[in-house]
Amino acid sequence: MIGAGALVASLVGAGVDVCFMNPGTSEMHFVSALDSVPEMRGVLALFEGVATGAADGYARMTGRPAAVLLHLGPGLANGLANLHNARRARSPVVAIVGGHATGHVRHDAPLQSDIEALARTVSGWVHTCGDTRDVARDAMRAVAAAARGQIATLVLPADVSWTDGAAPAPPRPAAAPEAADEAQIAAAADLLARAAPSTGPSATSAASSAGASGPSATSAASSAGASGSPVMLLLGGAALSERGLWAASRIAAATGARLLTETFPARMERGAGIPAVAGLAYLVELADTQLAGTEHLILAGARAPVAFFAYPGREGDLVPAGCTVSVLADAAQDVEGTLEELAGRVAPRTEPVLAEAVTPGEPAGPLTAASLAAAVAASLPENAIVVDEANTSGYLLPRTLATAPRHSVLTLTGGAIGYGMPVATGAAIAAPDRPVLSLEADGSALYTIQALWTQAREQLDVTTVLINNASYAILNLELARTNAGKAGPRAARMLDLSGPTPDFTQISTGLGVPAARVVTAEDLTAALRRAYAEPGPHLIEAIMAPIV
Ligand SMILES: Cc1ncc(C[n+]2csc(CCOP(=O)(O)OP(=O)(O)O)c2C)c(N)n1
Repeated sequence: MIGAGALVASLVGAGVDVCFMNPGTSEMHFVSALDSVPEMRGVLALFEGVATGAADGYARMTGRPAAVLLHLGPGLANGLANLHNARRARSPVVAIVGGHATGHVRHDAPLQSDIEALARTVSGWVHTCGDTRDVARDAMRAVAAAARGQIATLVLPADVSWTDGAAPAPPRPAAAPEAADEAQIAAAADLLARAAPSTGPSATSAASSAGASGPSATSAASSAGASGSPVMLLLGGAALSERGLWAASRIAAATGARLLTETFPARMERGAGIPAVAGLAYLVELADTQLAGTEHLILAGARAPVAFFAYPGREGDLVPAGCTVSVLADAAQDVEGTLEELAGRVAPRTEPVLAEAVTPGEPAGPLTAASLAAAVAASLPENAIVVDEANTSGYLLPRTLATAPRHSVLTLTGGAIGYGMPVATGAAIAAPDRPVLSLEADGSALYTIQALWTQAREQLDVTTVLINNASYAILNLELARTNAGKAGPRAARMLDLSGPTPDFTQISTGLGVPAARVVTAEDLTAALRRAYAEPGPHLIEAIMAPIV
């Protein structure tokens, strides 16, 4: 067996049976192996950032790695921004980067570059395979490394791929997550004993009132916890699963502690029947208000809060002065199990507070942030996957969708825009029985819009709402917030997408995805319902004015 055949067969044996790719000459034997190992599904992307983002979306939905096949250093470099987002999401990804044949390196041919150096910027594990006989075992090491929530990059020289003498390797046993730490749980339980706010629910009343009646349902606003407790639980990563949110909600209901989620979750369950927890705001001014009064911050799968950017004269650390920070469970630990263990101690008879379903009215009139969110909520099917890269136009989505039919929401973990359409593509391949809604701002869309072609080719059930505000709106806000001054005409041109305004309806149809343009909320709602009802991808270009 040649190296490429053993590699692909071993990946499939380890459950890695989807490979997003944009191959070149050095990867031809891998490509050819797709016919000898038909269990591997190859998915072609027309730009590497689409392939890497799709692998991220796939991992977020399955918890398992996809492979991504890239062409030498330049192919990897094109995929780095979305590998960066995947790293921040702690997504397992196996990146296989073809390299020149070992004997060809000395010629310094045009595509020669330092692949490992590029890979190290995003990878927790990097290895260049040196021998065909090792390739399958190296691949299994890569899969095991990726399973720890990181990017594992295997550089595969072309001759290692094409030489005979390889054999498939068995998968390595999966490692269990680190168990809950007793000292951390006990410390959190101690802090939570001080959580009762002077005006909020007391531990006994919450426990006794909820105990007999099962989970109670409430509106999103009240379950977000507006009490004045000095103790706050900041949730991130696995704490945002249904299990994690249930346990956290029980803890909050029993003790009075406040709950908040990290700003940009990799994946969070949301909607009716799920505890509604507000997210830490992106704007530091709002984040300050949310965190004010916190004396003890307990982290569950989240990192201590910091400002997204530095601003002149502002502190980047968002932890209020004098507030203690303790870790209940970090991302490498069993966050859900730890929260459940803690809930068992401090909230043994308390049920979670679940968001109740609210059927919103049918919005009408011009599209605004409010009517956009209402149209999405009014039409959202049960069990959808919502990929949110709506940016400024989407700021009301979290609140509005907290009472919509339950769904999973994926967000921009690493701040590198252009993640949404690729992640939606990978999520649709990971969960073919779930509708995918991709909410995409125009500026971000244009980094990786080729994802539409892959959605068309694979006939994925992705509905894209492309919000065309003809602006890098957020940067107009940031110009003021960084004290860079008011934009003059030359600066304003750098933040404006008009002249010409891209025509996304044409771009989409050109890439094989049927498209419609809407300017009102009622038309958006109707177009969304039509798109969900019909299989395959659709794009709705929503024209709306920038909110800033
Ligand atoms: C890879 C990358 N390049 C550039 C930026 C800087 N950036 C942040 S937001 C933004 C514009 C966003 O515009 P759009 O997606 O249309 O959303 P809007 O602000 O209009 O809501 C840019 C260029 C970034 N975050 N990531």
